[in-house]
Amino acid sequence: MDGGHCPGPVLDCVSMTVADAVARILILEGVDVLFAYPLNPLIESASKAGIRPIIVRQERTGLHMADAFSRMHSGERIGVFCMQNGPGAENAFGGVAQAYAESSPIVVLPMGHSREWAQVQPNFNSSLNYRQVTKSCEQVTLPAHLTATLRRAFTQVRNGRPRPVMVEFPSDLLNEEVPEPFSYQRAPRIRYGPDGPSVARAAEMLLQAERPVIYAGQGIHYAKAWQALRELAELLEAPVTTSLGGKSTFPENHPLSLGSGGRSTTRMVHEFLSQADLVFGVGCSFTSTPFGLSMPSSARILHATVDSADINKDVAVEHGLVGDARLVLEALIEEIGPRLNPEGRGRGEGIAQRIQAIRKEWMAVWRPKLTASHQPFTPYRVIGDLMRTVDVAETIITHDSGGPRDQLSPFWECVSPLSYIGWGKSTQLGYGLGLALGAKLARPDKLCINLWGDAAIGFTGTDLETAVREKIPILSILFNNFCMATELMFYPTASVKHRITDISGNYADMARSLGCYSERVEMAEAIVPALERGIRKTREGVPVLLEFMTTQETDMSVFP
Ligand SMILES: Cc1ncc(C[n+]2csc(CCOP(=O)(O)OP(=O)(O)O)c2C)c(N)n1
Ligand SMILES: [Mg+2]
Repeated sequence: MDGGHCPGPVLDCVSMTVADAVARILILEGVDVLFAYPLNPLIESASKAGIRPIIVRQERTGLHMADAFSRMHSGERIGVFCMQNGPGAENAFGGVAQAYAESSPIVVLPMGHSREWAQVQPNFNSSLNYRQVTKSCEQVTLPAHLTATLRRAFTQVRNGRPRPVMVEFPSDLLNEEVPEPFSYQRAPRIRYGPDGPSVARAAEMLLQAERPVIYAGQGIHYAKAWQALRELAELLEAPVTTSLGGKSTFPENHPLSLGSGGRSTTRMVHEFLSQADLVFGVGCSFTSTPFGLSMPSSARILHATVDSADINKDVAVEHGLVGDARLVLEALIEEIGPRLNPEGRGRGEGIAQRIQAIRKEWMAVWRPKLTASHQPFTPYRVIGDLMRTVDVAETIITHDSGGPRDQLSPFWECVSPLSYIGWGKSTQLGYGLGLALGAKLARPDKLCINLWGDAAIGFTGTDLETAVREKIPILSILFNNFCMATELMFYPTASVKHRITDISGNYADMARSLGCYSERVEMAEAIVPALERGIRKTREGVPVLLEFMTTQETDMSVFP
């Protein structure tokens, strides 16, 4: 059991309604903000109990905020979202499905239809329909079952593979009285690690390998294993790359960093991975995705994951370790450390030099794009200017689906943990805004940025008003190219004949009308001053949208 984790007091109260009891349990679970969309009596009960409800403009954004909130706390504090039956529950599907795909631990509390109607067509039943996108999904049918159901849900969400859990409350149940005595104890977080012989075998494989590459996933964030990852990499003198979700688990300015993976990646990742004789995936699922790296068929695969269901799933592994990434890494360090010469293996310097040499070649190709001043400018110029303008260590950034993801991830050099929210196991346009909002709530001291395209803002843009109303001062960076540029190659006929990839709008005007500070930027030399003004405004507590008028960029740092 997590030592620093207070089990919390036991509640023993006089009678209260189910809705009030849920609010009390949320408090015992450490919840102080409830992301929500009406109607749901939990919102009123939460507010009475001292929890801040945050009302969004559509369910998806509330779920995205809860998702980022959990990520930023490494799953120790959990983002919770509630909505109404019927339209609310139906409309929330995308947000839950995205959190499931990304393995984000959130608690979702839909109201359901009354028990009389819940099983009757065509009423939407969450406990039936959400089963494929949740780790556990239950409906409470009696007030007496409330505490056991929430105990199960919070235990599931805090342990093992992080993923959404759901508890549905029929509308008529929420106002019923909870029988006495009523007691609840905070769900524990239990860490588990691999057995000794599997650690010894893994250590042997790592020591034997001539050209190992460490591939770190977001399990490092959830286990807070950043330091252990670095120690093992330095001990082995092995280069490190990450998945998109794992970006910022390892400092990308470290001499052993290859940069992050994804559909677009760095030349260093490409070169080292294609020549690796062993890949050690840690805190990752090795899930096949168009937005992740493919593992070289010639390499032996060693896989450490918190979920045994990932072992041998998409990638055949030679050996697997199941457990919390920090426990795995610490066990490996303990096993490997004494077996190495204290002077080191003599590999690190050569590897670092090779990484630098390849980086130089790679950046010689890309630097012109990152600094280009032609008119209109490319999104890469904005990314280059943004990196030079912000304090990267004090920034949390996320991309969106479409061009921004693949334009940003190879070039944004993370230097501190949890400074990048990477995603791509599902790629719903409009996810990034809610992530930035949730991150800013969790980390008000950081500059929180979402970078998106003009198709993405079409999905969730009205939630800029949520940022204004709830005083969540993020910096939103929009690339407006009047186009779904990433779709162009699929529609050589339809994009010309019927202009199916053309879209339009003045999003700076839209954001201003919702109460944000905004600017539309058309000249390359105006980018940095606009960014500086925008950052200043966020410090004054005002959410900002900067709309950059860019080319229809389709070039990406991809390798065959
Ligand atoms: C909800 C959803 N529907 C469809 C897609 C498929 N899709 C991926 S990128 C994209 C267009 C993105 O356009 P924009 O945001 O303007 O970025 P750009 O391609 O111009 O860089 C589409 C339709 C998606 N990712 N999400
Ligand atoms: Mg676009």
